[in-house]
Amino acid sequence: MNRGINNGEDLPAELLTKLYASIRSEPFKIPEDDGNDLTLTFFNPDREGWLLKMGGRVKSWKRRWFILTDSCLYYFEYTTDKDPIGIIPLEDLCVRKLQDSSKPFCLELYNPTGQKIKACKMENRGKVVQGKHQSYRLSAGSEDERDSWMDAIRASVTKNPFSDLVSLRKRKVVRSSSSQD
Ligand code: 4IP
Repeated sequence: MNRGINNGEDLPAELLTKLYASIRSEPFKIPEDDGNDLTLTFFNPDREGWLLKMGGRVKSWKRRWFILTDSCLYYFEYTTDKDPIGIIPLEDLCVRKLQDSSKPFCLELYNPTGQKIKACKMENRGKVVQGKHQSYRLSAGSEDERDSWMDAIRASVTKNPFSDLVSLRKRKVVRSSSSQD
């Protein structure tokens, strides 16, 4: 099939052999749409850009590519990555400016109830685990960028209509169990 396709000549045998071996090990196929391809999710985000993010338990700063869309913040190692390292749903979260002695233009994403933030992240072997952040500390490249991120995040935060009820219930349960002690 490939005879004479190189300006009338054949392609080098070595190249054809490699091509053959590569197709044998991973056949060409049109990707199936199983509804799991996130490419479309990130097609027209509300905002995207580089931010520094501080780790949850280990307090080191990492430069990550953030995409804000569908009321979630997704972060990646590279702009071209298909799968995010982490996903932070913005439900019931708040955002505020923060002074940090190690980085300028910081903002903090926090849960006003004081509870840990519900988020998930991908571990090395593709295993999805819960995030361990009490809050997410992020640092932008400039004051303007920080303010734009804060505005965009605020506009994306959603409110769960039952969250007040649930935290009231939780507080009652805690109170009644501590009064029984
Ligand atoms: C890591 O620090 C990275 O900052 C991780 O960020 C962070 O996970 C880890 O937090 C933190 O321990 P080291 O690489 O210096 O060990 P990333 O996943 O962006 O690489 P988060 O949850 O921020 O993604 P913990 O909470 O998993 O320790």
